[in-house]
Amino acid sequence: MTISALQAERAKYQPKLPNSLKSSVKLVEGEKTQSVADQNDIEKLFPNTYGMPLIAFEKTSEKKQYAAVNVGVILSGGQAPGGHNVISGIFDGIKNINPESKLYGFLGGPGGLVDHQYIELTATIIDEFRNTGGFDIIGSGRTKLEESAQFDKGAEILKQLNIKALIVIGGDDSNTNACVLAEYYAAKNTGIQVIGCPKTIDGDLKNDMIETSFGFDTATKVYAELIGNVERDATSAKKYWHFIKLMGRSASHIGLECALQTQPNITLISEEVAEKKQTLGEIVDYMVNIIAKRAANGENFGVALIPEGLVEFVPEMKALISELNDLLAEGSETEQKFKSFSSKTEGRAFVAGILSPTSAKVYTSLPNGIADQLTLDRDPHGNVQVSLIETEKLLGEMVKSQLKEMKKAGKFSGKLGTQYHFFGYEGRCAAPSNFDADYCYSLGYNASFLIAEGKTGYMSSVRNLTAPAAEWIAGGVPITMMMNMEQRHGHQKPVIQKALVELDSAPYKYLVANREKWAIETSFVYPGPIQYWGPSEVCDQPTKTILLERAK
Ligand code: FBP
Repeated sequence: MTISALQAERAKYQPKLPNSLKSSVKLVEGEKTQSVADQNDIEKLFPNTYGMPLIAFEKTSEKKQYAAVNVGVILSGGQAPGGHNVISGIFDGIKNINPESKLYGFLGGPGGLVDHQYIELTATIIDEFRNTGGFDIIGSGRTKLEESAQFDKGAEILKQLNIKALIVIGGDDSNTNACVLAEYYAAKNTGIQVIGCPKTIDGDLKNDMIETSFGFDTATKVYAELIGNVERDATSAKKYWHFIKLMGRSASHIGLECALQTQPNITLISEEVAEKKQTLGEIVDYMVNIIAKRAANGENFGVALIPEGLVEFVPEMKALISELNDLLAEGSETEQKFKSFSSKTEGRAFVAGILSPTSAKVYTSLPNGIADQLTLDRDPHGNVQVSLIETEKLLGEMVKSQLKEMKKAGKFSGKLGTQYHFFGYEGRCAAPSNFDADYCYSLGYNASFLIAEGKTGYMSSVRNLTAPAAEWIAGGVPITMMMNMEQRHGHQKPVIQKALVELDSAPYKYLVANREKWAIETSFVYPGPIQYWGPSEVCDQPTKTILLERAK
């Protein structure tokens, strides 16, 4: 592999570990846990892994001997910067525990476990990937592990390779899978442990014990750099409004963090839209009002941030999408029928005919392109693929037509030039920031202690993240603690509760306190690219979100 000079230098970076993990650890058990909601249902579904205590690792001078262990690792779901460092952390961790330990990587996501596709991850392979972005070391995938047949196929290969523990690196859905798998293997007395690791650029896998998911830090820094560049272009040319859609399937954490870093004119927060029950029309009114005010000040340019998942939070759209999710659930009769139409027009007419009257009205009022995007295949977890819906264009076009009407009525004299962007894939495989490089390595290293201590059904947890890495607190959280029951594929299922943007949180309140000013007075901030070497205040700062959240 040819590598860049930057990558060669970066490979030498030794990620920082919490002091507690630097030598032997003492396992300290905390309180027994309960699931966040639906306790009775979750307890019934997870009799072997429910209610386990929180775990913290403390430093000890007592030398512990652990047997060699073979571990398997899976990268699951969307890429997030730092995945390779989790794997190098696991590798170094299990070798530290016992040099005879081995690490196997299952290829292409959870499917690799079921299909018995794997490689042994040797020191030579690991060294090539230290501190790099991407998931290409073993690849990722979105196969949902939910059938006993899949679990049994997995157990076959795990036994064959004498693998005692499996680490699933994934987001909320993948860690839900990990939890189900842990329970199944425990119930069957297979002796196979399953540990989860909190990954997702979306930032929506977090709670008191998981302060952030890895990848959020780097991805938002990459997007903030790009937004800053676009802002500078806007303020130089003074002729475009840039409508920027930002990844983050459901929650608006990415949009919020990027707004805090770059101070754009408009930041839509899906959770606020849902809370205020705003219609698409009201959102457009809000945007038009700002655009018109800026135009009146002679500023015919601006930047608007739009969260990827917005449409699912607009009540009328949410109802429509939820009806579509049930009607087009994989394998359903209506899905088969819909797929049998070769013409899009006929397909749309069929869908409009089976929707409730209210949803049919919303569906038929949408531009055809957007209506079609709403009926594309769901992901394997039954979610609509919001990254394929061009919300930025939908809003941009609606804003334009309203401004046209206002112009006719003499209420708008400016001009609206539009540029559309979608920043998502650009940030998911970036080389991890120092924060993510350290955090990910620590998560992996910590997971190796959870395994050595015989734990299953836990998520690797590293906390106190705004302090220097040496003071981070390492341990484990029972995954069942994060679960509740939700409607998926038309059925109630146990899933990890998504952490949405809370409207009483410090980061959101900071936005609200400043956004009126940012809307009218151009207050752009240009953060520039991620830096790996240099002053700590430039290189080692975590996100503004976590700094504000933890300043409480
Ligand atoms: P995860 O939840 O698996 O981390 O993935 C999140 C994400 O990056 C979303 O932001 C985005 O909506 C989605 O993946 C895109 O999925 P795909 O990679 O399959 O196009």
